[in-house]
This record gives sequence, structure tokens and C-alpha cells, in this order.
Amino acid sequence: MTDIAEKIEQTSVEPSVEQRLHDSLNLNRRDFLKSSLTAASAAGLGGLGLSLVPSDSQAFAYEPYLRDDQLETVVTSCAHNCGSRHMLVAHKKGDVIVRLSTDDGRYQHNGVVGKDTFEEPQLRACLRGRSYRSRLYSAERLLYPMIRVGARGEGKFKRASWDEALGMVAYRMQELKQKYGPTALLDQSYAGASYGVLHKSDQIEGLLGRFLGMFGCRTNSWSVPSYQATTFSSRMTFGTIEDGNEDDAFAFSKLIIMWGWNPAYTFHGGNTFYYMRMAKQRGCRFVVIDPIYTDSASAYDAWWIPIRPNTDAAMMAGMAYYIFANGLQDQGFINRFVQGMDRETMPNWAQGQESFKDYIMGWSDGVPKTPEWAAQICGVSAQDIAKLAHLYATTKPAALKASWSPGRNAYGEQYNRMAAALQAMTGNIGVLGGCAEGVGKAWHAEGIAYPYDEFANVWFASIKSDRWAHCVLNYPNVKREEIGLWPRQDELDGVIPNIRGIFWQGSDWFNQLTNINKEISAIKKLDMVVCMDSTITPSGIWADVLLPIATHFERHDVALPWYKGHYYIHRPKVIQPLGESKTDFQVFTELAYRLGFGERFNPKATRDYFHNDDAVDEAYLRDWWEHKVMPHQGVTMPWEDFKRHGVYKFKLPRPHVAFQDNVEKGVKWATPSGRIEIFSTTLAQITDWTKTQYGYYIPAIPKWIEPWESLNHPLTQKYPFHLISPHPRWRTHSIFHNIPWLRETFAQEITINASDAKRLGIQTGDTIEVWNDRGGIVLPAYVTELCMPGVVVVYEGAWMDLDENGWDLGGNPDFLTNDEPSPAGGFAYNTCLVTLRKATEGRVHRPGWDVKATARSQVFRRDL
Ligand SMILES: Nc1nc2c(c(=O)[nH]1)N[C@H]1C(S)=C(S)[C@@H](COP(=O)(O)OP(=O)(O)OC[C@H]3O[C@@H](n4cnc5c(=O)[nH]c(N)nc54)[C@H](O)[C@@H]3O)O[C@H]1N2
Ligand SMILES: Nc1nc2c(c(=O)[nH]1)N[C@H]1C(S)=C(S)[C@@H](COP(=O)(O)OP(=O)(O)OC[C@H]3O[C@@H](n4cnc5c(=O)[nH]c(N)nc54)[C@H](O)[C@@H]3O)O[C@H]1N2
Ligand code: SF4
Ligand SMILES: [Mo]
Repeated sequence: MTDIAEKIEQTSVEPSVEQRLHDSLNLNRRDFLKSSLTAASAAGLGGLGLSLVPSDSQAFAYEPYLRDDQLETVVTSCAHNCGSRHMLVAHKKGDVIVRLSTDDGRYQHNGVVGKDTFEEPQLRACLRGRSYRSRLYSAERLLYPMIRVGARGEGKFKRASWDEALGMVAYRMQELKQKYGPTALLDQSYAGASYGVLHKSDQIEGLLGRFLGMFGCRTNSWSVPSYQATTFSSRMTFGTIEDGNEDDAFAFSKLIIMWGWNPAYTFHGGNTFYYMRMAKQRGCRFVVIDPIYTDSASAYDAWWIPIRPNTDAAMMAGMAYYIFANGLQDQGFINRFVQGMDRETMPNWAQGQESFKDYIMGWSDGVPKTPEWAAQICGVSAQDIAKLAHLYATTKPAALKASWSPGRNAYGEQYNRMAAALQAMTGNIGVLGGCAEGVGKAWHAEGIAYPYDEFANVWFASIKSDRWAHCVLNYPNVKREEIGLWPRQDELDGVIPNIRGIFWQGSDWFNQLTNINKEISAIKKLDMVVCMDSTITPSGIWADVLLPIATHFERHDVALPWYKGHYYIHRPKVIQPLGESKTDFQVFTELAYRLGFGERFNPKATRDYFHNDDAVDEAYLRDWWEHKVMPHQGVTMPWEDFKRHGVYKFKLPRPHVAFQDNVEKGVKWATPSGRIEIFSTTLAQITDWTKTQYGYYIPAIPKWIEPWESLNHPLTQKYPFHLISPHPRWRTHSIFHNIPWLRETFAQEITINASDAKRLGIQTGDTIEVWNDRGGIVLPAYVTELCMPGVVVVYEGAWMDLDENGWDLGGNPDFLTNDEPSPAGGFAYNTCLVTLRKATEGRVHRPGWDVKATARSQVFRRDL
């Protein structure tokens, strides 16, 4: 053995993930070192003057490329909050996943490869899913419990035992509860693991809520970043968020309007494109309303209508005017099903109040919302507004898919309610090929495998999620409406929470919520920050305790679809947890034992669960299948068979269309009036807004309200660009940011219109500083004509990477976004003015923490 090989052998105490991989592939460790050295010398290390090439060097087959029949094949699913849930198939040797593939039809069809039908389409993974193995074995895997040793945010940790880490957390939890009361701990669990039935992270019904609720100390975060404005609209208008069709219904549309929706990037269902392509083949026309010409627009050859961000409600009001003025509304549908569309459909108790038509025609405020009026605000010509209104009102059936992004704005709820008004006035609700979405939740899944408990998810205060920093920084001088404090019927009503600690489970919220600099000020005031994750994330850097969590490949569960899709996918424990990881359920159970409610928290387990989870998880999952799925959902397949197939796809008798029974069978809507409420009974009756969770006035009918920042605002003199931050194709929010394969496909960059760039002397690849009063980021420019002038685009989810002057060199747009929430609770991510220039003072962009090993795509671009 050479000197170097000996040194490596002596210094490597912990086997790395790669070494474990090779070990499990039965490579002798010494052979492995030898072959790496052979490779190293072939790559030029011989130039160091060392004689590294063993004399018996010879060609050999590269061993990890094992043939399929040498590997075990295990069906599982992809995960996280990405807009879908596709199948992943692991091919493993021993305890190592060697490669991944995806659905090819064979698993549910007893080996018949290639079956892919309208009723049972394959669940084929995208590039992110297929690269999951790189995430599993990434260098950023968190393998051991860690405790902070430096200043908070400095990123210095020491390795700890589970006993030490959990002991510390349990001790501090008790201390904080005792000292500061039942609101001291903030629940910031989110959707990283929402779509499993057992190991769930979730704002609403996840394991952290169960744990903190039972502990008796919990401030809840109630507003959902994705679509709070939309949820509000769906609830007020239809009485439910289940206003979605399954994707196959798209195949029957004659016109699809993608309003702020880019399904080529942001999945909302697993086979959307497949069914929309069918519609295209049948002659469906497509329209895209978006400040950028998207890949969806290009794929369907859509009519692209660029719109000033945040002005959608005005454009829709202009369309409604055109429809009313030309008598194109479906008056029969309105009369039968709608409340408050016009004077005739106002409820008796509200006669004389403003109906939607009063507002649109200008009868109540003297301002007719004509297409010309709208054009001044939204920048779309009056002719185009009228043309689209005509097309929508005269093409049947037509799907106006109003996605969530334009609702992620100041007064975003008005956009969503206005969209619902258009859907209702054209009679496109409850019909195949039409669309009432909204939130768009379609098929109902049985989502929870752990038992109900009355204390699970109990909270003692509940605030708008992106106001936690505001609350901490200003405590106790905070008004309830500033933080959207949810009303209560007891003595805690109106009590401002005294937040002293945060738990992150399944969320990277420090990186993902608005106005990160404000969060940075607030976090310094806290006494405890706990991060439970499988990855060392940007949030984790700011934690006191890091708890390593087993990924969904390393525990037993069943996957649920996202908002659309009708299937379950079995998730066996494909490999043993890496490092010392434990599942979320194991960690909470052990903590609950330390705090005195372990048996109640996890009734099927004993304390041994921390070391032995298999039988307990199997028991919960079997119970769920046999007592929920089988009886409630007409399934006859036994649990054992489901496990063997790995997937269960429901065959629906007809495409699922929301509200079909309401329209065809007269079933009432779940609103107070039983009708579609364009005039909302609930909102019309609120007198003191400060006593509601909204905090501020919301009109009973949809209206155009000026956002607090837009291209029409005087602030454009200082900050002339409107920044929007959509969801990235190559990441699921922040997840996958560290995967080099994916960073090769796209780069974090700022998209700028060519005329704006020319004026500023900016070219593709130039490093750009973008800033406003809230913060500054650095990233490369992408210059194009596919983005309207005045608008710039930075995709959300880049891992923050601060320099010593507080610039984020990673290019995370949430250093620029505003934490002021919209009244209904919508996060105003896309309400954001900025300015920009070519980077000064040698400031650079850092695309990843692994700067030197990072993707080269943008380097190539710079060479253009
Ligand atoms: N500027 C801007 N910002 C945005 C948005 C925007 O449009 N613009 N969109 C917002 C939206 S809609 C969303 S949903 C949020 C998303 O915000 P987050 O939910 O914070 O984002 P993710 O990156 O999905 O983070 C999920 C984390 O969960 C971890 N995780 C995954 N599985 C498990 C598990 O089983 N257990 C545990 N303990 N952890 C797990 C992952 O490793 C990851 O770190 O981002 C928001 N941020
Ligand atoms: N690949 C991928 N898919 C995802 C996710 C992901 O992170 N990655 N995240 C999932 C999650 S949690 C969510 S919440 C959904 C989000 O789904 P969406 O809200 O539909 O997605 P976004 O990407 O934010 O925005 C969609 C389009 O809206 C446009 N847009 C932005 N502002 C405005 C505006 O003011 N008016 C108009 N008309 N258009 C505007 C953007 O340019 C973009 O093309 O996506 C889900 N799917
Ligand atoms: S769309 Fe989502 S679930 Fe499907 S493979 Fe991609 S990342 Fe995974
Ligand atoms: Mo979301």
C-alpha cells in the first residue's frame, strides 16, 4: 500500500456515505481505496510526482453498474410539497439504493409493462424525482443530532447523542412553558412531509401539532403560504375548498385559460399535461395570462396576455363588465344557483346593499368597470380584455383555471373571488370541461393513520404565519389585527402570544417566509430553536438543536396524492435510516415519554419504539387500510396485496367534477345560503373586523383594491421593477437546491426584459444586485423578451447565503418580499417592488454552498 492510501485509512474515522455504499456493495474497503487511487492517478494526480499506479493495474468492469436481476426492486413514491406524488422504484443491493426508476405500468397490472390509459395513467416521475438518490446520499444529509456551539446563525455545531439532544429540548420546553405560559412555543411545521398518512408534517393535522397540543404549549401558524387568499375565496364562495376537478376533466374543455398558472413548471396534479394535450388534440384553445411567456404557453401555442402583476382583479372586473353589458351571462344558472350576482339574487335581508353587478356597472360607486377602465390598471388593451371576455362567455364548456399565484398578493383574495364570479356568471361550474377552481382540491383521500385525540392540535394562540417575527420583535406592543390573532371563546381571546421558541418540522420556513431580514432580527430574541430535518438546511443553520430525521425511503408509510390524483402508493422502509436518523414519529414519541404523555401520544407503542418502530408502524398502517380505506372507499384489495403491488389506483366511474351534484341534483352548496355566494353572507355580517382573524375590512362582494406596491404605485420612482417569485421547475421550494444534477438544468437567476436590460447595459450572465428597503440579493441576469417590461422574475427556494454586509449571495427573493399579509391571510410574496444594477465592489453570486463543485450551466451562459 502507498503512503497516501495508508494515511487515508488512518484518518477516516467515520465511513462516508459513499464508503458505506461501496462497503454494502461488497467491495473490499482496501480494494476500494486502491481503485479510487487508480482513478485519481488516471485523472492526473500522478503529476504530483508520486508513484500511485499499482503495477498490476488492469481494466475492470465498473462494479456499481449492477444488472437489474442482481438488484432487489422496491416500489415507493416520491415525496414533499411539489404539486404531485409520483412513483419511484428503488433498485437496491443490500442496504444501498443503486438506482431509481419509475412507473411503467407493470406494478399495478401484474407485470404488464407499458399500460397507460385514460382511467389509469402511469405515475411517471419528473427529473426531480428521478434524481432523488442524489438527495438521499447528499453531502448535506444530517446524520447525527447536533447542538449549536457558536452564535445563532453562525453555523457552528457539535455532534451530540440523542439522549443529550432530546434531554436538552425536553428540559427547555418545560422551562419555557412554566416561565412564559401556553403560547411560548411556535409551531412551524409545514408540508415537507404532509403527503404521508403516518409520518406527517403539517400545519393543520401533523405530528408537531399533535405533540405540542398534548404538551399544552402551542402557538399555531394558521395562514398557508400556498393559497390562503384562495382558501378564503373558496370557503366564502362555495363553502368548501373541495372545488377541484380531477385532471382528466381538462380533456373535455373547449377553452382553457391558464390564469397565473404554469403547469409545465408548477405541478398541480400528476398528469395534468397528459389530459391537456388530449384537449389540444380535440381542438381546445388555450390562453395564458401571466407577466411571463411560460413553457405552458409555448407547449399549447396559447394566446399570451401579459399583465402587470397584482392587477388581475381589475382585468377580471373589466371582463365581467363586458359580459353583463352584452347580456352574455348565463342568467338561468345565476338565478338558480348564485347569491348576490345582481339585485335580483340578493338575499331578502340584504336588499338595497351593493350587488356584484351594481359594483361592476358602476351603479353603486359611479365608476363603471369597463374594459377601458381596467386597461389603465392592468396594462392589457381594452380590445384584448373584451375579446377574452367574449371568448370565455361564448365557448362552452370553458375552464378558467385561476391558480394561486396571483392570490399570493396584497388583496389576493379579491382576485380569487373575482375569478369565481366569472366562473359562476358563465355557468361553467359543475359541468364537465368547466372549472370552479380555486383551491382545486378534488378526490378525497383518507389522510391520517394515527388515532384521534382531543388534545392533538390544540392551540392557545393562532397567528398569521408570516407575522411571527413581527410579533416577537414588537411583543407585547402588538395589536391583535397586526398578527391576525384568531378569536377564541375563553380568557385567552386577544392575548398576544409570548413566543420564546420555535419548532421546524418538515419546513424550511426561515428560508421560505417573507422578509428574511426581519426574521433574522426576531430569531436572535428566542430562547430555543429546534430543527427536525433530514438535510442541513438554511433554516437549520439558525437552530440550536438539529435532529436528524429518516427520509421516506427509511421508514414505513403510505403516500397520498397532492390535491389531485386518486391513488395510494405504498412506502416500505426501503433502506435502514442513514446515520443515526430517526423518524419524526419516533422523536416525538420519545420526547413525549420524557414529558410524561408518551403512551397517549403514540398508543400502539411502548418506549422501545425509539429503537424498534417496524411492528408499530405496520399496525397503524394496516389499521388505516382496513378500517378507513376499505370500508369508506369501496376497496376490497387486502393490505397484504396492496403492499405487494405497491400502488392502488382508483378507477372513477366518471371524471370527478366539483359541484356536479349541486348542479344536476340540486344539492345545496355548503355556504350559509346554500348558494354560490358572490355576495358573502358571512362577510356582510361582520361588524368589528379587529375581532376576526382577518383584522381588516374585506368587502362582501369581490372588488378591485389597489395593492400596496405595484407598477402603478409612486414607489416605482425609487423601485421601478415589480418582482414576482414563482415556483422553480428544478426544485420543490428549497428541496433539491443542493442537487448538482438539477442545478445543471437551470440556474438561479433574475429574468429581465430585453429593453430594460439594454437601458441598464445588462447582458445575460452579468452579476446583478437587486434590492429594496427590506434587503438585497445577488444573482446572474437572464435577458429575454419573454418577460414583460418592468417585471423581473426570481424563482423562490434558493438557499440563502449571506455575506458579511447582509447581501444574500444565493439569490433568495424572500430577502425582498414583504411580511405584511393580505387581510384574508394571503402571503403577499408577489407584491414587491425592487431596483437593480450590475454588481459593484466585486460582489459575486454563490449558486450553492458547494461553490467550487457547482453547476456550470450559467458559466456557459455567460460565454454567450
Ligand atoms: N418568494 C416566494 N417565497 C415562497 C413562495 C413564493 O411563491 N414566493 N411560495 C411559498 C409556498 S407556496 C410554500 S408551500 C413554501 C414552502 O416552504 P417550506 O415548506 O419551508 O419549503 P420546503 O423547501 O418544501 O421545505 C420543506 C422541508 O421539509 C424537510 N422534510 C422533508 N421531509 C421531511 C420529513 O419527513 N420530516 C421532516 N422533519 N422534514 C422533512 C425538507 O428537507 C425541507 O427542508 O414556500 C413559500 N415561499
Ligand atoms: N416544480 C414545482 N412545482 C410545484 C412547487 C414547486 O416548488 N416546484 N410547489 C407546489 C406548491 S407548494 C404550490 S403552492 C404550487 C404553486 O402553484 P402556482 O401558484 O400556480 O405557481 P407559481 O409558480 O407561483 O406561479 C404560476 C404563474 O403565475 C405567474 N404570476 C405571478 N404573479 C402573477 C400575477 O400577479 N398575475 C398573474 N396573472 N400571474 C402571475 C408566474 O409568472 C407563474 O408563471 O406549486 C406546486 N408545484
Ligand atoms: S412532480 Fe413531484 S412527486 Fe412527481 S417526481 Fe417530480 S418531484 Fe416527485
Ligand atoms: Mo405552497
